[in-house]
Amino acid sequence: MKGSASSPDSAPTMPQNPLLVPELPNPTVARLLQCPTDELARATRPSFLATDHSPVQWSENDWDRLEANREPLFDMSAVTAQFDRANYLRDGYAVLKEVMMPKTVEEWTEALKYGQELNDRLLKSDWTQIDWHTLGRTPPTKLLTIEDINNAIGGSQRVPQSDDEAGVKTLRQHSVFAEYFPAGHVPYLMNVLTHPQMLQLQRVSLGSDAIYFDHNQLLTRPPGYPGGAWHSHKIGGGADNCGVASLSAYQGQPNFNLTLCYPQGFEAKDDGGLKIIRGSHLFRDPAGCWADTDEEMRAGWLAGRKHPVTSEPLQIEYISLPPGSVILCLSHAAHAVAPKALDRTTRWCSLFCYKKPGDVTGYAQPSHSVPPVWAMKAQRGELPAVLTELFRPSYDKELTGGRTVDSQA
Ligand SMILES: O=C(O)CCC(=O)C(=O)O
Ligand SMILES: [Fe+2]
Repeated sequence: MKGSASSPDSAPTMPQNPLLVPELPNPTVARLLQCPTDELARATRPSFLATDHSPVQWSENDWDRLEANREPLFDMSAVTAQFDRANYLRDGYAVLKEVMMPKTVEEWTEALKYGQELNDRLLKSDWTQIDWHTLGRTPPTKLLTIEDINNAIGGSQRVPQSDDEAGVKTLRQHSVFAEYFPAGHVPYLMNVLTHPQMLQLQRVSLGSDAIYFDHNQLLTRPPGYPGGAWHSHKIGGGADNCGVASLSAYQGQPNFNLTLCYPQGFEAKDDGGLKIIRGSHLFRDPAGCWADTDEEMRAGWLAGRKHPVTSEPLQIEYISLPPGSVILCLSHAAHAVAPKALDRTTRWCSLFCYKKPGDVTGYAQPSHSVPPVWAMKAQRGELPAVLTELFRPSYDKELTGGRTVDSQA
């Protein structure tokens, strides 16, 4: 989502990070940014979602309760035994098997089911009841089709959003859809986002004391999911599509750590599992490194390529994971998702992406998707200190060096 152009049927598009834009682009955005955050929070939780304890509406007492009731997420001795930072930097990913505490597995699974239920509730509701005005646009004139809705229920990343005609992009940016920034909907996931063990894991894996939050999603893959194509993600900061990096140059970049958490695990075949290519991140080639199928990947980008450090031929790895496992993946690493057979059960996953600043510039890349209400709360000092810091790249123009979107050089 870019710029401030008006589309014919809606209000002007909201910038990705409205608080980083040097001049307010138009009166609609200016009005949104003047709004009391409790009013905006209310607009992001229409009554049909029937949430009575959404983190976006938490009081100081609720935040205090979160701190007072924290329990360990991970068995840190199991994490330490499996995680080797040098290997992670060299290979672009690390698998941490069965590192969640038994209670974590249970509570995290329930949290993901509840998040999906909220997402489905929105899909099935009457969107004319949404307070579009407070969300910064005129009510949409187009509706999703029944087919679109049925196709999206029970899964993630399935709602059509090539434009904002039906209002989907607006509902995504403001995290009215629980699949985008689910930590703002589900108390347990807010616990995960801010948990000292999670933050420690990020500092260790990114090799940086300064870490920031970037984005958080539900990644639910139901039976019949057709699979996800090969891709990798840009990191911005001038570090994309610019040739192979040495390990030390790679470490210095403003790297992103995709933390994929699978409380119920998955099998290697037909189970919606993650596939990955060890060493592919060092090529820093999100523009060239993609393919629809494994066969195309092997015949195309992969053909003849070797790991720049180990000289092993690059190859596709089909991971299988027991319950309670986590995969850490650097953004440039090529990955894809296996299909999910009809006789399997839903694969549950939540993604928490954190990042570090670039070592040379000291700048952090702007947030990929911190909803405006959370950026505003952080800027206004309405959140606990830990979140105020984690969300800083959504509102601090100095830290982000004048950039306004995550992919900027
Ligand atoms: O579903 C998954 O396991 C990974 C999804 C993914 O690669 C993405 O959302 O970018
Ligand atoms: Fe991805």
